[in-house]
Amino acid sequence: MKRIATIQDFSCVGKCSLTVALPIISASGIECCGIPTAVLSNHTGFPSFYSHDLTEDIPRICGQLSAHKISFDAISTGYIAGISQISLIEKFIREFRSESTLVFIDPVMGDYGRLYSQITERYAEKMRGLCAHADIISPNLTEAYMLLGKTYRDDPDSVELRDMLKELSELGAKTVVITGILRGGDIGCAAFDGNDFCEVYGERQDVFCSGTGDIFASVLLSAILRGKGFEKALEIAVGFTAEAARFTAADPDRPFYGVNFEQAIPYLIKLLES
Ligand code: PXL
Repeated sequence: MKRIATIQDFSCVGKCSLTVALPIISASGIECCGIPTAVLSNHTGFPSFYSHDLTEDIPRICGQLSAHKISFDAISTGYIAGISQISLIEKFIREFRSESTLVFIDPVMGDYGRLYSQITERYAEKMRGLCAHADIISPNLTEAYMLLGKTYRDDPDSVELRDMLKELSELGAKTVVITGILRGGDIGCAAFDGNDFCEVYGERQDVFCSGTGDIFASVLLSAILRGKGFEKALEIAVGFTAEAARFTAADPDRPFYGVNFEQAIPYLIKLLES
């Protein structure tokens, strides 16, 4: 069985980061080793939150995994609780990366043209450095503009998207996926794998969907590790995220803080078998 180490926060409530990665990667038939960067009561989109930083624990966890000779088919990162953790994560990647390890960085910094609480320009600069270690990066549109040091726009056309993808790949990752692109009534992603560009869209729902980037990234990485070709893996990630949004829109009791991805998990298993 393949094994992924995923380094991100554990938000007790919020349907993001590890509480999304663990069920999705496990349902994909892949072992998920969650390495928490912080424990939060709830994600930072709530009016208040408690956060316990685990920076000092990362080297200790790393030391034990190394002593037990644990290896990983992929290493992924999501929300990182502070700048000082980025250097520790770079060290983790150096230590655990083998020839065949896929390094997937989701440079979580903001959404809808706004940065998350505590994210600064200095943080973005460190994140550019982390992206240089990646095989794949998956910024949303807000993060893509932030990484490029450009002003956010919500409607880049395909020509601008291609320029952005190429410029982002110059940070060091061969493969770049920009998520959260709106096209009429659809939402999807644009990608460049070093040779080819493609765009994949699914139906957009008229609901606020926090955490969809985390869901998309976990499904994309899982589909790639399950041996799907890159474009097929993108279709699975877009298809699953759209299905999760459909369940959310249909639920009159949906929570404000996340999407009903749990109800779409049987569909993920079907998509991965197709
Ligand atoms: O979904 C991204 C994310 C992850 N982790 C935490 C967050 C957010 C977005 O707000 O606050 C703690």
